[in-house]
Amino acid sequence: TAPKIKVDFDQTAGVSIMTLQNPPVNSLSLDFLTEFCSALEKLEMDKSCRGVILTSGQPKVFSAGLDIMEMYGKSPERCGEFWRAVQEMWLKLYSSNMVIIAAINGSSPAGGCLMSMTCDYRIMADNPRYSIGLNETQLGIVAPFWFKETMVNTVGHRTTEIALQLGQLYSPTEALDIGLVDKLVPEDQIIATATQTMTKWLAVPDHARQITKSMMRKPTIDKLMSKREPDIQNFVSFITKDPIQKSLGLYLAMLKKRKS
Ligand code: CO8
Repeated sequence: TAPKIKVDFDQTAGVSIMTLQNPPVNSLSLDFLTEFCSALEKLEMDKSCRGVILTSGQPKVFSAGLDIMEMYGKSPERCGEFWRAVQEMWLKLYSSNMVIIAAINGSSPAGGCLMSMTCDYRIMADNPRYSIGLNETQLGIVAPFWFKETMVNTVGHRTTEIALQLGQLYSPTEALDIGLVDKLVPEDQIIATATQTMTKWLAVPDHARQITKSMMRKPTIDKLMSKREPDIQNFVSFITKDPIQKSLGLYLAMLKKRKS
């Protein structure tokens, strides 16, 4: 099967571009997450790679978030395995020693927004058709505490309170206004802008920047690390409940219908 992640490493700059290519919408399936984590781990171990730019190889979508099919009609064991992989992706990204910049060249709901928020800096294409946010409540599900805390750490408590309850998806302009993204650029300039921004971040001595990053993020990371098992149990018992399965079923049907 074709690789779901493409890695282009620029040895001179010390920067890798990771392109997500899980058609059609880069949904985060168990296979995708496993491949993503192993690719990121490889770069993390490689001392010559100091920065990563995350972007999508699919048109119009950065990532559609967690693969709903992984949460619909699956056994508790399988749901648990999936959730552990979601935790692993978050932990690896949020605690990375590398500078990670998101080049958000399409819509980025739910898990896609989470992935973006783990990055150090977010650049989004200024296309008003794209949207970003944690829309979980709209699917009848609840964003876990570490999704919530990642958003609080990004845009603050009050904005998160509104965003999460409404399950709000923001246009690029709105996302810039609330600080959910840091910069908007025309889509064809997104990689060039990310590369320029990376140069600025990499000009800071690594050790000082890494310790600072860890100081900012450690409380949230430690919290999930110490609650991984109960968080998995919580997810499995929630997602396998009949009314939740029903909501997911309706949401999936809505997604398909919207298309025709
Ligand atoms: N998972 C699985 N399949 C998906 C997903 C997804 N997340 N998103 C889209 N698809 C499917 C569609 O159903 C469609 O399938 P088909 O071709 O068979 O009809 C195909 O992908 C293409 O989708 P679209 O036609 O909708 O493509 P567009 O380019 O028009 O739109 C969007 C792209 C904007 C990404 C749109 O597909 C969309 O809004 N998708 C849903 C996004 C979403 O709501 N994701 C939420 C996932 S939940 C999550 O990430 C966190 C859950 C936390 C769990 C906590 C529980 C305790």
